[in-house]
Amino acid sequence: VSSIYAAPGDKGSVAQYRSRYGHYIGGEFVEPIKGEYFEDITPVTGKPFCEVGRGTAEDINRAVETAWKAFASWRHTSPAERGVILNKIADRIEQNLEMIAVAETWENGKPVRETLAADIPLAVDHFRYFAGVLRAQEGGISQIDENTVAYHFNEPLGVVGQIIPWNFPILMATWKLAPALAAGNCVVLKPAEQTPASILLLFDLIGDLLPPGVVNIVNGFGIEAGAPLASHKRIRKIAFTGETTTGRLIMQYASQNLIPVTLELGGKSPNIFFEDVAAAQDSYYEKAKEGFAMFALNQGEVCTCPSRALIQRSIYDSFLADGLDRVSRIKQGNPLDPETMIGAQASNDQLEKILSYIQIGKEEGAKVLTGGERVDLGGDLTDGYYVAPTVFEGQNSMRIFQEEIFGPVLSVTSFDGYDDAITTANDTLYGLGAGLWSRSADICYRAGRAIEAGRVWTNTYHQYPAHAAFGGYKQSGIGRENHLQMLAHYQQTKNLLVSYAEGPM
Ligand code: TXE
Repeated sequence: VSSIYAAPGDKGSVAQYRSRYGHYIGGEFVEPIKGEYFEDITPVTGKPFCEVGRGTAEDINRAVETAWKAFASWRHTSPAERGVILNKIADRIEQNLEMIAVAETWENGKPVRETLAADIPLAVDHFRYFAGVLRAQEGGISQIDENTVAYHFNEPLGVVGQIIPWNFPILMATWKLAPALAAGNCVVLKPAEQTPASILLLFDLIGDLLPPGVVNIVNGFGIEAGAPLASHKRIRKIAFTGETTTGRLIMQYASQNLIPVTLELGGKSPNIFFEDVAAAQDSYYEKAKEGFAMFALNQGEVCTCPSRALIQRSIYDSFLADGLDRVSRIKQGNPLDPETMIGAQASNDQLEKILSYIQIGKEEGAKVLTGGERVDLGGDLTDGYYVAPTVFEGQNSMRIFQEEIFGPVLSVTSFDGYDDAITTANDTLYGLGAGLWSRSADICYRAGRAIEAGRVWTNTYHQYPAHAAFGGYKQSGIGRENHLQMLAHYQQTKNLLVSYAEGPM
């Protein structure tokens, strides 16, 4: 029998939220200038659990000014000093891992099994990676002629803006904060309005490790707080993760001030199963079935969700049957139960969006093979946002194959051979992730190179190590996250061109 974690706020819970959070500016929590707050709702029960400051342009101004003041000294810290701080942040998170994991589950609805084993450990590792890799970054020297040298230095940009989504609140904050801080910038971050509190709880815990003003958090809604941040005259870069249509707006705002933009947007990732997958009923075959079921990870609220399964026709019926059997073993339940594999969708809006796409799929003539409805878990959870893992069979031209649903909904179709697989895989506006399953190294290499996606998992899926570059082709985004190359997105190149000749010039 599993032990279920007590809900934050209840007696015995390892995680306790404040009942009210303002913005985090200059190293402390401050009231929003207009004095307004909004409710943060837990998707586990559908009930509010705390209030959060409703930020406006005035709060963004205050945060940006504070960040510039902090930058005056932060910019002069050495890579080693910043590395020490990032490592301390990692240690503090690790020491409080269980508490933060439970808090994140309560905020987002994802199972504590995931937050304990993935979200929070990955956040820890991310800070450690950038603490270390920062010191391996080098500038360069070009010898122009015998007496003339061009030095290249990496310099921070200054104050940068970051706008993040609700599907991995703490991990997405970490993906953006760690490289920005490592590179020597100060930050104004806006969490998603659906999930601000776990990030604020985190800063309650780690805030003292950074000089005041180096990281500032302004909460609020997209138009009220996000747009003033992305269009602020004094930020030097904006990084965004969210919907593709919002990404277009972010670029427009940034164009007013001609600042660089990195965007991590939507996806409709193909997961391709070639016929040799079924050559033997061995442990590799088990792994491939696991890969098929990956669409339900994080309730499908992952930009790289493998939401289209393409199965070679010769194994279509048998592999699909085995894949559906694997899906039937995904345990849905209370996210605070460590045995639960699929929890609640992050918000009521997202729940409704997913249900409307399930309806669209049915109306388009796709066949529901499993799921296809909201789930009532009863008791306190009856108003939580639960959707059954859903598998549709249909055609790649259908809307459920082309549009991002961002839920535990898989659309399955067949293909005839290698060329058909690649054409179908690439027939979408997106290009973020893809999965390839084959025992042939040749097929894996050729298909991996032919697929238009920034990350192609081969014989695996949903791994996110800090040292592998992640980002989109086509309308899935601009720029990369993770990996050493991420530092360059937060730096300017300073070139000193120096003559050591005595003259004449
Ligand atoms: O996204 P938004 P939403 C996709 C997914 C989901 C859909 C809608 O398909 O169903 O987007 O989610 C801020 N100026 N993804 O509506 O609006 C907003 O406050 C500045 C994919 O939540 O893009 C939040 O902090 N900021 C995705 C952030 O943008 C604005 C993750 C994301 O919200 C703004 C999330 C504006 N005008 C959703 N409007 C992924 N790629 O992982 C909104 N925001």
